[in-house]
Amino acid sequence: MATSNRSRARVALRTGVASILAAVTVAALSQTAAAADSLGSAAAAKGRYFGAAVAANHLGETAYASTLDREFNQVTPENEMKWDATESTRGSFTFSNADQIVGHALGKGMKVRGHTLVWHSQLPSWVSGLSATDLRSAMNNHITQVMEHYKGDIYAWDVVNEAFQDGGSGARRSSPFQDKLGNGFIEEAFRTARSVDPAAKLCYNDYNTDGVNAKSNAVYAMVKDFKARGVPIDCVGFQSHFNSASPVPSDYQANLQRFADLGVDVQITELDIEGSGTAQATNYGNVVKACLAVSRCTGITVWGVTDKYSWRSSGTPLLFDSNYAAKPAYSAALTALGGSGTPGGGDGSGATCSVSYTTSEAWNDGYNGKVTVTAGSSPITAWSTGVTVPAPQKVVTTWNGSPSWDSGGTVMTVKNAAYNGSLAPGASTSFGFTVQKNGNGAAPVLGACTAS
Ligand code: 9MR
Repeated sequence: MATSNRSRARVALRTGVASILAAVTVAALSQTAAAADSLGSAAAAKGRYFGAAVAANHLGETAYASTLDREFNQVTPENEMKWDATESTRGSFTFSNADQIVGHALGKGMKVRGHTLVWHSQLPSWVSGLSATDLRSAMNNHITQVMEHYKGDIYAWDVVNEAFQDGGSGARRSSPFQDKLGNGFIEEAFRTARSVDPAAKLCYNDYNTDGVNAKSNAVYAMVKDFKARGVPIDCVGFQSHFNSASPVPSDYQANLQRFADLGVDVQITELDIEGSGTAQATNYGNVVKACLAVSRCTGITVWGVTDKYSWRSSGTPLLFDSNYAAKPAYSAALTALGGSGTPGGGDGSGATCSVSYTTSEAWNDGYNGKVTVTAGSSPITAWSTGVTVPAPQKVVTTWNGSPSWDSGGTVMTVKNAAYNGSLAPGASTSFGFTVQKNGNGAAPVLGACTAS
């Protein structure tokens, strides 16, 4: 079973690579501005990664994928690896959605964090109905099957998630695992995980543990005990979901440091900070600086690419707004990482744009494509984007845009025409083109949109 599952993952990976190669070619053509600058590359220059939680069902959205691919070098599947997604029926495993994310990420050289193996939430009801003996074997089998499927593909696993209670008790949270197997379930999960994939880092992940408090003290005591007794644990994830009721703690860095001093890596795993403007930007900058100040803080993951799809969208907690325009929080995070503070090393005007594609008409051997260009949250005066049509298709004409070509006629960079470069914030224009299919009906791939 493990072997056939793995080969399915590889197929997904290869498929991902083909489409990604096309996108990379276009991005290289369209981003003629300064040296590439992104959260991922700036973090890499500091020996760290900068990632995002990703949902498989958004990967087909051009602006989502191009923002992800341009900015991030690590992904965490937001829901696709959870127990209810991978083993909703006992013994029957489903990996297709998670495979899509893993294939996309590995094809772009991004790291993947596995999230999560043992958690009280998003747990199918069959699990809570089991006897202790049966639950133990179901837990170990779940860890084994999921980790086997992704063996070699995952840099770190959230082996156990959110096992401690909120508040001042420092107690374990009630869950089928805790209630039936007792405190030892966490240790058992980590030991099983190590035996399945000795190369993967094994992490404990939780929220409201970001500062020094009763809950983080309890996690700290557990990690200290694990290290003392040789229970395999490599890292601790600090989710870092912040808002006005749960602000960035003043002892955030000190708390990360005390865990690191136990001999584990620490990571910021689900960062989002509700708010807007300068206040939000300052918080993001401070979180990034705290991680950089702790040598064992090896990476930061924000919990989503765009506010549009955030689990708490109304709090606009992420780095890109609903139009994929970089927010002040983005600039603050990038600047704190030592980057330029503007997406793609842009011109500093804050001008951004996004693109989306539709086929407006199609016939036997041809189609008309339409690309809508939308300005981000600042006004723009010029835009440019890439379009790659899959060979042997050929673009025969374009309108409402000014194209330049590669020698094969399959990759073009389209800049605005004289009359449609200026767009108010959030406003859109479009350009079109006619393509000869030459036997290939596949849709074109858009590159990133750049604006000034
Ligand atoms: O972002 C996830 C959201 O789409 C799900 O509906 C939710 C269900 O529990 O889980 C969210 O992700 C959670 C993560 O897996 C663990 N830490 C808290 C995250 C936000 O709720």
